[in-house]
Amino acid sequence: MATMEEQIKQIDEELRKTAYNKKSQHHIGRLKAKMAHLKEETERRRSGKGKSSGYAVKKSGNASVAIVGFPSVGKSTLLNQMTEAKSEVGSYDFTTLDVVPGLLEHRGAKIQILDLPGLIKDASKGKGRGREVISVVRTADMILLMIDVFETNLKVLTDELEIAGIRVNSRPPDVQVIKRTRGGIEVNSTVKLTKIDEDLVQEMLREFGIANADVVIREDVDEDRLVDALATNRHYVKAIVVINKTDLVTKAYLHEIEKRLKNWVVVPISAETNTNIETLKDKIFDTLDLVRLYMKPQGEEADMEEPLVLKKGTDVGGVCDSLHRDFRRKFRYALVWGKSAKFPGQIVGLDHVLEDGDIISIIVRR
Ligand SMILES: Nc1nc2c(ncn2[C@@H]2O[C@H](COP(=O)(O)OP(=O)(O)O)[C@@H](O)[C@H]2O)c(=O)[nH]1
Ligand SMILES: [Mg+2]
Repeated sequence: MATMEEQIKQIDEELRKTAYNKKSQHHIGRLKAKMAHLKEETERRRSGKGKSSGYAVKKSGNASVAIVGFPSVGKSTLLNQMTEAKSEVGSYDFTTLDVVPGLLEHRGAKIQILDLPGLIKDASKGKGRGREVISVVRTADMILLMIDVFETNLKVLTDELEIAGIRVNSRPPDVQVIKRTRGGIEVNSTVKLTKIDEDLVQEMLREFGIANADVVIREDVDEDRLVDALATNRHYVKAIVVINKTDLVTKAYLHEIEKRLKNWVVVPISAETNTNIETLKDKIFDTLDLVRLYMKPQGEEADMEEPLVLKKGTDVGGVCDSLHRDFRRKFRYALVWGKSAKFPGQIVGLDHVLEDGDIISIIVRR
């Protein structure tokens, strides 16, 4: 009996040499599901072995951003430029062997920036402490994909993240799988499925070790999206591209690179000469989708110095939860001033969604 690693390798090879067409589609779909299932199993065993050799990074601030890039693209220089941190900068590869955190304070938000050891090809298979680096990337709210003006191919980076289950700038598939103890697999879809049929959905679930389940599909998924829906170790995160060392090239050269990367949000910078760093900070803030809320104790002035920084879409209930664990239970009403209020001082309930810059008073029972 082949070990799980061997089985994964075999499937990988078979997938590589099998051409995708109508006839092979089911076969490929089943292999992909089987492989994802095996990978999840091996991961579980690996992490179950106790002693982890990963990095322990203490979270701080309102959100965190991981800088991901090849060695020597300027990650440490950028961290030092944006924060008070002092990460070692070197002209040779692999200067940074640890995770170095720094705190960026921008527009009232405290954002943790993580300088990571450079990612290299096959990092997802463990090369260059790749697994540990990727496990830190998974904890971040956002990724800066950092490249050098002379080395602008993103594919190796995004492939490594992809293999590690990190999905950049996409949403989780709208597929619900409710496991049952019997009754087989029941598939229902609210949209027309043009890429895979219901039989294949059933076959793939079985390869994934699921024999009984209700499946509701609400988007036109392909095999890969279905596998993502079945896997539990997928991570969805936003990313922007940072092109560094622009001080070394002409505007025209840079323009060509930007044209090629038109599907990404791109920020050209020079970390060394401190060029366009403020724009980058703004882009990070915007991408993180944060709101700043100013608390006003009843009968007093609002605190305009230290906003409460929360995820966009947070309602009054969410604000209560972030203040005190008793607040939701004791909540009576709230008063709101700002963009989300119909008029200044509007009385609102727990499900009122707040907007950036709002001022809020929360009135609780004593
Ligand atoms: N010309 C230029 N060199 C830079 C820039 N940013 C970093 N470097 C240099 O690139 C080398 C690698 O930088 P480092 O921050 O250690 O890269 P890391 O390995 O990604 O952390 C160092 O020699 C830096 O001085 C930049 O914007 N322009
Ligand atoms: Mg470094």
